[in-house]
Amino acid sequence: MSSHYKIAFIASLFCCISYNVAAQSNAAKPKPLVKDIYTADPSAHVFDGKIYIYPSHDVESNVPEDDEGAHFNMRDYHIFSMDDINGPAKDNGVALDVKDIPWAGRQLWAPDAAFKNGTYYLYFPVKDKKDVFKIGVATSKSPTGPFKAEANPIPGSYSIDPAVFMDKDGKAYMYFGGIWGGQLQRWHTGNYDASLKTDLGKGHENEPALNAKVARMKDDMLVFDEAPKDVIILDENGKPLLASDSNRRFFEGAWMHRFGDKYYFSYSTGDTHLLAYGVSSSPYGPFTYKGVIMKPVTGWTTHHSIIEFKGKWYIFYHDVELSGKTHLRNIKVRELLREADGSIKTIEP
Ligand code: FUB
Repeated sequence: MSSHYKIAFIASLFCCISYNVAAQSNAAKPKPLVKDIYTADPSAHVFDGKIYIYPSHDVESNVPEDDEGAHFNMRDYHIFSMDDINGPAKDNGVALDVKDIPWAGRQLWAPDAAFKNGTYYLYFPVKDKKDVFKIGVATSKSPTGPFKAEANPIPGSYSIDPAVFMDKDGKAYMYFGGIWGGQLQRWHTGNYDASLKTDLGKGHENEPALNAKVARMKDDMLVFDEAPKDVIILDENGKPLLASDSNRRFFEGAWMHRFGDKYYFSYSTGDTHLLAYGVSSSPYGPFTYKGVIMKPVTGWTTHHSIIEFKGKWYIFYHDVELSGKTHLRNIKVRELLREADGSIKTIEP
């Protein structure tokens, strides 16, 4: 493990030990939903009254760890289905393999899914043959696949962690992006610049943070209907969060849900290991930062999704309870609770 990942991981373990002590009075501790393979980055959806989980499938491939996350060297996706929130999570087998994606090189990272016009769409980030992350789409008539990948990445897509939100009016939006190993910073000027390894680097700390991106999807759900726009997050004074504000700024793992007439944009703060959120009256934002959804879990990465099922809200997330290793994660679920004003109660995992 590289030195700054190592320091952050040890810090997150200490955080988790103290949080776990504080949380001992909490209700039943969530258990890994899947134990026979490693799973992460769970994007959950309710299709036809049933829960479907679209996670990454972590594997040990013995690729040495580096700052760009080369050890997250995943090669396929399995999709899980649950009739009820208390499980079990049924493994529906391999839904898409990297060898069946014509343009893919390596590293199948966090996917998401959507349903429209009788078709299920699986969205996935993977490095192309030049080692540049792009976002692809694959289709199936079944929520569990198998999925068939399109011949090329979505034109105009880049970076990682697609999350597709279907609004009540039937319009769909893709949120995406991730800094550091997710390469978002490399597209800052509009042209790909491989020299930017983590963020914009020294001298940019007091500039606005890099933003996630959002683009409305065309009706066919295969391409963007517009050029991606910035997902701006404002502080309590209406100013964009700064790059140096690592406890609040966007890092990766975007998710969108709607509660009443408000749009909740949630995300991981990466190196500070928090799940945070902001609220807006538009799916495009700007979003006003509201707080922390979940404090650090065991492991380096933190990644989630939020769904409503049978009148209650749930958060799906991962930690490393089963393996103790950053790149071999396991998915979990727990209830998401709100205050009367719709704000989300912080979870101490
Ligand atoms: O699983 C690989 C990457 O780790 C995801 O794309 C990120 O969100 C982080 O969870």
